[in-house]
Amino acid sequence: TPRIFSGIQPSGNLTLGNYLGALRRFAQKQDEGIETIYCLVDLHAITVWQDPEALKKQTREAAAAFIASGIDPERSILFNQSQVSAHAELGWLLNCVARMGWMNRMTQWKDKAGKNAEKQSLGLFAYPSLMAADILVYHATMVPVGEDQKQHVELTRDIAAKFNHDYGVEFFPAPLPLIEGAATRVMSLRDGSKKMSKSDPSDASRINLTDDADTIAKKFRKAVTDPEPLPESLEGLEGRAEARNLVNIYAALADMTPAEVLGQYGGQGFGTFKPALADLAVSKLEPISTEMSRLMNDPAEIDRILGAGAAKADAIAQPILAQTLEIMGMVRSR
Ligand code: AQP
Repeated sequence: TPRIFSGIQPSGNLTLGNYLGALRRFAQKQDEGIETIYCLVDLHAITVWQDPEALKKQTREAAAAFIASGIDPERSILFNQSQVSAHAELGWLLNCVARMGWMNRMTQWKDKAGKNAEKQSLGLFAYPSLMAADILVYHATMVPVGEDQKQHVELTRDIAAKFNHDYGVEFFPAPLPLIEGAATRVMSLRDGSKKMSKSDPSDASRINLTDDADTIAKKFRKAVTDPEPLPESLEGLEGRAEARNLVNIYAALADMTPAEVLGQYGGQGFGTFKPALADLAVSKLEPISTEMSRLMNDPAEIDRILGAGAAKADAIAQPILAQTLEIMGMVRSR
């Protein structure tokens, strides 16, 4: 039976990239009636240092963003990772299955560690192995992610296959990445070659879900672009990463294809297109940020929702963890 798992790090303000690449599609999958498990991966967030008070706030805020984006805690399981200990436990077991060389090849590791690998936490290096545990501890079959996470889901398949092979079992199913739509990789508004990221030092590089209408309009107005008008067809976007990014964002927000957007705006300059894009983004994001601030007025209720979700997640994960330990030869006597 299909089961979806996906997660987001509560490592800062969620962005338009997280919304289009992840949150919005999480809600669609839930509405398709598939079993959906969504996790705020706080254990992943601390692979780079987080201020403890800020981490709590960010976790609650991310939970509010999920709910405001249409994730219903009655129909989806919504919780934070550290409340279900099976993630960390299976993470360790998979650390002993995964190979150093596999981690070394991860582009996110290379991007984040840069030339400073020696100074990074061991956790940042092992991140994809914990992510594999997040997915496999539920025997999840599908993982909706943005394009940037595809390699990690493929690695999860490799880890599952190696476990099954090493222990001579057919235990872990190989999950499929689900990457769909026009905005599976939303780029920075300051640099069309970098993805929009909540940890980018430049706030102008991203739209935060909590930005107000004026801020959204200003960020799009100042977005880096070339001076040419928009082309009439998709081929005209070749070599124009920034223009392509804004067209893709418009298409995703308007539920159009990029070709349809060019059909409407081809030949027009950014002086016309950027304000139209800003209006569209405000109309889609304002209800979400309003609902987020309403939810944030009652943090105890958010904590209650996360606790209830964790209990449901734990009930699925514990038996799978127990079987894994059994397969690996751990004495289980209590
Ligand atoms: N720019 C993006 N375009 C489309 N999808 C994106 N996602 C992230 N950025 C974009 C998707 O959001 C989900 C959660 O990602 P994450 O928070 O776990 O970590 P990340 O991918 O590393 O995202 P950030 O925003 O760049 O976080 P930081 O800066 O903390 O590392 C994933 O499904 C991801 O694909």
